[in-house]
Amino acid sequence: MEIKLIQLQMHGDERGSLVALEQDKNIPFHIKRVYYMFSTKESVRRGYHAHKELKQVAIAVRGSCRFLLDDSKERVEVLLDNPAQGLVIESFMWREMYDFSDDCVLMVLADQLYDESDYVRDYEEFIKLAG
Ligand code: T46
Repeated sequence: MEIKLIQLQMHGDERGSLVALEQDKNIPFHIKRVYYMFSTKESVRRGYHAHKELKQVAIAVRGSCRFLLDDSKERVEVLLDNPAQGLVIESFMWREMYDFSDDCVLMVLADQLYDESDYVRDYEEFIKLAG
């Protein structure tokens, strides 16, 4: 499975660092929604679903966490610990997130508004649909 990690340009100077996200430029879609999670307990594993249509880019803007991505044929673990790196999560990709550091702020850019009917929350159903 090909893991797409976008290297985002960091504009750093003596004041600190800045990363800009631009739709259809360094983010490969129109951004319709942004959400972020924080204060996630270290022992928590979240996600456990795939999306039928949704495409997303996840960035650990602070701290770190791991993603398990599963395309129904292969499972790959990805560590996100760099605010200048964006993980592309395509549709029909099962995802689980875990090992959140105390300070982790995980920001996600999405190409669709929130829609519960786009979620596939049953792993067996995901395997059938992805196949
Ligand atoms: C994903 C992974 C990476 C909303 O009301 N609006 C939203 O835009 C989102 C994302 C969530 N919610 C509500 C739905 C739930 O009651 O927030 C609650 C927590 O969402 P959920 O349990 O789906 O969170 P995760 O961490 O399991 O999954 C989230 C995204 O939902 C999902 O699309 O790919 O992060």
